[in-house]
Amino acid sequence: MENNFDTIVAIITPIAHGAVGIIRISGDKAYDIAQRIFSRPIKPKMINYGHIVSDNQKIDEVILLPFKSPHSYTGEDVIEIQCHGSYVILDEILNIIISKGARIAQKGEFTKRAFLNHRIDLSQAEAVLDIIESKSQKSAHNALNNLGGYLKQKINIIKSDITELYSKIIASVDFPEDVQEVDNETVVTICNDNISKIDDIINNSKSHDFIRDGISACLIGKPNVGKSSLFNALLNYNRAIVTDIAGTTRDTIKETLNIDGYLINFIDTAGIRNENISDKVEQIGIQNSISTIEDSDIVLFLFEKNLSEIDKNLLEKAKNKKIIFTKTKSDIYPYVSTDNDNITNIISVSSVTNGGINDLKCAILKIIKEFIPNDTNYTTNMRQISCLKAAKNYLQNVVEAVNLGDFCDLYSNDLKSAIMSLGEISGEVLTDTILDDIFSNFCIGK
Ligand SMILES: Nc1nc2c(ncn2[C@@H]2O[C@H](COP(=O)(O)OP(=O)(O)O)[C@@H](O)[C@H]2O)c(=O)[nH]1
Ligand SMILES: [Mg+2]
Repeated sequence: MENNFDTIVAIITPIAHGAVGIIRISGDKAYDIAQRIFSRPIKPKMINYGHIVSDNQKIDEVILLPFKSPHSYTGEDVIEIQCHGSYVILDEILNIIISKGARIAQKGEFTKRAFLNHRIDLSQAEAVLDIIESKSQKSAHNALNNLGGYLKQKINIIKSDITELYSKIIASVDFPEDVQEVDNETVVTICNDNISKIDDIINNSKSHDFIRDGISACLIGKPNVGKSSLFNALLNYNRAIVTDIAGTTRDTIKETLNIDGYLINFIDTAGIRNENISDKVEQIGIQNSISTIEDSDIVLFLFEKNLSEIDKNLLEKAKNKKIIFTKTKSDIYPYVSTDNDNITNIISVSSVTNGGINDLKCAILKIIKEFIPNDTNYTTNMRQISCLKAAKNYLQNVVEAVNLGDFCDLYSNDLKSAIMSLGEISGEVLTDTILDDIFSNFCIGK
């Protein structure tokens, strides 16, 4: 290996009682240390069965998996020991390994080494964290695609296009007799093409946020319309307090539901009334409801029979949102009235019989699919998006400079900066601070 690091060790399974717990050792001394504590000669590329032994005492019966550099998670020599999942045993074995010369791994250090040893690039390292943290199947699936290099390939296509342009321009400046100058039209076309590819990724990033963090859907409507009951029916358990006393829900309550692999953050709010409400806590709750509408992607607008004047005023506040009109208490008010002017697609629900709850979930899913269009088989994070925005800015500078008639030696630096910004995504160009920031978010053992 090109990098020469010390040997690190950590328990890589959660600290809890379970059938199996795994300890990973990585580094030059991994085999040597393992052999000194294992009861049998370690056979490479084999599943080894034996005991961990210290001072002639058996500590645990284990399975030991040896990986030879570079064919391991970190790219270094790696030993993984599957012990019984008792924290006492795991801790004892960990301490024995440390006493033989390994050091306890820092957060994310195994993945950091995989990156530093060129096993994966930075976008793939970030994907490892995304997989661990994913809260829905779709989110895990996208992160897995990134680990396989999905985002990396997209960025590489853009980067190699700009790099080729940059090289031709530099060559034509350095060797004017041998290399033909790149004409302005070609420069502008290549830059604009790549700006639009970058835009596609940036525009899709909102969808990636939706997939990773979920879409928020708030329940709005007058007191006693049945918001908390519907909230509970959607979640399928009694999360919010339900009474027939107006003003029962004073604070907003948030719970996440996974529907068909997508996360929806439902928010129950305090009912909104127009009268002079004397209770200060309830007043604050109502203010919170109004700002919840602003922060939500979808508004479930609840009414019992007809929309009142207050409801109509409130609708104003939600006019830029995706609204699902939800008629509540269909068990006692079964007919959809006709005087709900201009409102179509009303979904009738009952939190008592659960009638219509599935239709409501389907309507929410339909909107989610509008929010998450096109190519969303990968994910991006804020760091990657800010690198892409920087690259886009540099390319726009180039286009502007060409249109102003500047010479290529004036804009070639911007091209180079665009390449550098894209290089930051994969980690070719990076600082220790970026590295520390990324890997400090990992858990020990990853
Ligand atoms: N029959 C019937 N009663 C309901 C339904 N949903 C809510 N309620 C009743 O309406 C009252 C107010 O419900 P709640 O969910 O607290 O309304 P909120 O103030 O909008 O949160 C309670 O007495 C509920 O039992 C429903 O679908 N059918
Ligand atoms: Mg309520």
